Amino acid sequence: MLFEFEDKALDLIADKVRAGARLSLEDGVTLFNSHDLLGVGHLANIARERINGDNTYFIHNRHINHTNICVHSCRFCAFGTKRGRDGAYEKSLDEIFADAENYEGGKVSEFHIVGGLHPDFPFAYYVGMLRGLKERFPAVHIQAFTAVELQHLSRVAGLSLRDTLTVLRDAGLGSIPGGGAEIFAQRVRRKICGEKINGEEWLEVHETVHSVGLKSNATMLYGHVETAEERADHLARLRELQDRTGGFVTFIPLAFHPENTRMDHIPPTTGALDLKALACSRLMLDNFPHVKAFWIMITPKIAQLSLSFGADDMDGTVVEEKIVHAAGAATDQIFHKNSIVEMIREAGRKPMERDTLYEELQECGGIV
Ligand code: V47
Repeated sequence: MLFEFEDKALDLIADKVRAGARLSLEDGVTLFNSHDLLGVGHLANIARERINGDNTYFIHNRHINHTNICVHSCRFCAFGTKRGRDGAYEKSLDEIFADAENYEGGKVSEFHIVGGLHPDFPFAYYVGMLRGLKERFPAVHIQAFTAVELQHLSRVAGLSLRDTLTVLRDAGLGSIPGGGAEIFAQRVRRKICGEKINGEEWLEVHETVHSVGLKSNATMLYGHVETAEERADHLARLRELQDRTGGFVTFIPLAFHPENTRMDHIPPTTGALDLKALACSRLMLDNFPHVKAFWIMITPKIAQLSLSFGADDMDGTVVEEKIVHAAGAATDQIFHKNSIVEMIREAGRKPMERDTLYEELQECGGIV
């Protein structure tokens, strides 16, 4: 028996989803505006199972945030600060290597490195960070530096972006995280992060990343001043670039956390919006292999539910995430492998431990 949609506007979209046809920008807007959460989720689940079956991925990783000092002052960010202010920090390379040792770096498969745009760190700092981590932990994949950081590093290095990427890649950079995308529409960027690279520049950086043979992720920060149209436009622009390069691996919708930001008048996202953002992303991004529920932002409970709303990835055993916790995330900073595996299994899915690029996969049988 066919699913009965409460929102009849979903009937036409359902025909396309069942036929595996591409959704239009207008379909994306309809999905984001729909109050039929179960209907949207049902459709996303069809797409999820077509692409990934029951497989649900996670990784044993560690986040490293080397500094919170940043030349920008994005209104949505509670992490970035200026030198000399309370809580400002900058880690020396030795501190970073010691942190990595403490994280039992040899046992994790990924370091995820994101930081502020530091006004004075020389290019040698970043190259030294990658080389030093690679020397100490040759088997650990380094996913580092958002598009915004990469553009900053190219300026600091005095090199073209392509040459900057080549140097970083030769020093050990393995892939690029998806941060800094926020919402591409200029209207929104002017309101929340006017100083930062614009949407076109973010997309150009990732196009160059893909052209030097590196893979990357993409994100969308939702739940602030953006409209349904601007969300759908963001996803359509990512899909268009992916058609041309095929270099994106995973998409991660990031729920806005208002606490301690200059946008703290905006309420936190609801569970319904978190699920809908994941579901709409899965439906619109038909050429992205994976959609990740970042449990740090949406709680492990919503992340577990999202496995029936389009998500096929639960991120990992992050330790010491600072960016969302600065903005009030109440989640723990560590999620043990046993708990992730149990939650995935309880949701009726198949837990698969992965590496960053989903190449080394290990099915998790009983309790691990
Ligand atoms: O670019 C900043 C976001 C991003 C807030 O690639 C905020 O697998 C919510 O990029 N509320 C950095 N979000 C984190 C990031 C990321 C995280 C997890 C996985 C991956 C991946 C990438 O965090 C920033 C910004 O978009 N952010 N402040 C805030 N108050």
